[in-house]
Amino acid sequence: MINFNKKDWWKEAVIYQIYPKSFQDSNGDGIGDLPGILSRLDYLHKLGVDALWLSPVLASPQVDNGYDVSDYQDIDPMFGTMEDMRTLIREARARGIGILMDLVLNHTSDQHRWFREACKGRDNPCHDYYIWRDGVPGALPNEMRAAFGGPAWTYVPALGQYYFHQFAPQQPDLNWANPAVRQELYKMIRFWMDEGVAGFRLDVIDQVGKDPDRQITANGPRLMEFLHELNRETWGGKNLVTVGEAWGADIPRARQYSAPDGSVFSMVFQFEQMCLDHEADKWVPKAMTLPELKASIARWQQGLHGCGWNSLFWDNHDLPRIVSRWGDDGELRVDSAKALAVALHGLQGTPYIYQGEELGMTNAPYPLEELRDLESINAYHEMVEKGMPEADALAAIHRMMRDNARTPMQWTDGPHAGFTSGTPWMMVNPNYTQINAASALADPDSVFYTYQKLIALRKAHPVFVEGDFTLLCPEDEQVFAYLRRGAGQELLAAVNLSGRSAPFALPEAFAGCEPLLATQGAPQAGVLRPWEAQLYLREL
Ligand code: TEU
Ligand code: CA
Repeated sequence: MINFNKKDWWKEAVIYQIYPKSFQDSNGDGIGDLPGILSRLDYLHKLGVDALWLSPVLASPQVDNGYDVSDYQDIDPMFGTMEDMRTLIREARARGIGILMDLVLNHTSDQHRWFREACKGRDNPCHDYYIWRDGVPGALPNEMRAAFGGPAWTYVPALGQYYFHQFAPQQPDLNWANPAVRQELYKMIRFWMDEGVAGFRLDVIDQVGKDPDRQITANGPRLMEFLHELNRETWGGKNLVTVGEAWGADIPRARQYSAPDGSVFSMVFQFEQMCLDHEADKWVPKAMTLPELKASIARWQQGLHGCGWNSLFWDNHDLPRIVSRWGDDGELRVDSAKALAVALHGLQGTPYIYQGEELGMTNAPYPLEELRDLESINAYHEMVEKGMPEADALAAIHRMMRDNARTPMQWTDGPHAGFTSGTPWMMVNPNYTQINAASALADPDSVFYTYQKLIALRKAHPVFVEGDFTLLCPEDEQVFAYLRRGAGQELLAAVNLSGRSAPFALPEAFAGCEPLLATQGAPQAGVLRPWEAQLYLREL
């Protein structure tokens, strides 16, 4: 069990992400909630994870599923009460599980008290909490676009001003240049620290130093100054885990963000790998080869070794399901889900598992009326307006849409997959009759038990945490193989990331070694079967 008082405990931890709206409903309103999560703690404990990152559960009009916060110090009634949150923190901790809150500090909801005050007049004390530019209707301050479509500026007639928003118009950006804003946020973070959370995930945190006049969003001029202050005023020196979401991070920046002196965050989510198979416009596909993916992973493994810390993930609530994306969600679904799991969990860093990944849950190519995310719905309409045939637009959306990850958790083969006794807020993937937690738990060969084993191995062998990284056969188009060396051990991962058999010879040092883990039974000499994965360990 993790000792949360130990410095850098998160280097040994595996973190599980929960999208609360879709995890488990407890009261039949069709929406997942905190008591629902509470009722599944034993399942998570069985999997073996050390911490849960909850996507936002704070008061919110839910325009962007909680990433539009209207009160940072209250739980949204749809999810439960402050008391439910305290119970969850306590009960999770009793099982050795910490809770990470998701902090959305770049913007608030337009229904937050600060923004409603800000709109009352230019001399309101909250006015300068947001970013305003004078203007007249129809003449935008500049041509910046918002992430979910449309301009990044919205006009407020009563003020004769535009406010800036990188996301939906209902998500106005906070003005971090105003010290009063920063102090309000720090105070709120200390409130949650006092409630006993184990850490925080920080939404789009590399965008808080923005400079809209120069059209800079990520990595703005004052970003590092703000992040150092944020750290000093809150978790600095306190053994919490912090992970910043940083789409704009390259390796040098990630070294700063995850500096071993703890002056910023424990680690960041960077997205270099997860952007390799599409153009800058994520709806436009781009061919990705395995050598490219491996080279990118290797650069980050080596680039942060000893001077930073990686987060490891294939999935989250913004990405399509990995088994559909880079695996096989048809006949070889189970094997490919295991292969992807092994490939990731052998690396150095803190692994994240997104709810349902441990079951090999798949994408959800639903008809338009069953989609829920404003990003995909807006993008669909933009494509159709530009003249794309409806069927093509829908197909483009399906590939990368965030809704793929947001379908209700599949617990059983019963009504609504055991997610709710009512009508789910979003359609359950019809494949729940085959893919669900109950059947995974009953099958010793399920994806679930591969994840369970990987988590246990990370805790049993220090090389998982400490070892360095050497990529083997970089040009191989099918096999991802690497060595990790450290703590007096050497680990070999050999994974066939393709649906065809692949020749693979064990390095000499491992000849005759029994595998530590093998996803398809006894290894065959000289070959990896389709989507087969093996780990080997030797003492040095
Ligand atoms: O995501 C940041 C972000 O940049 C993504 O929305 C990204 O633009 C999109 O997924 C890829 O096209 C964070 C949250 O994870 C996301 O859920 C929120 O919608 C967003 O911030 C705004 O808070
Ligand atoms: Ca509910």
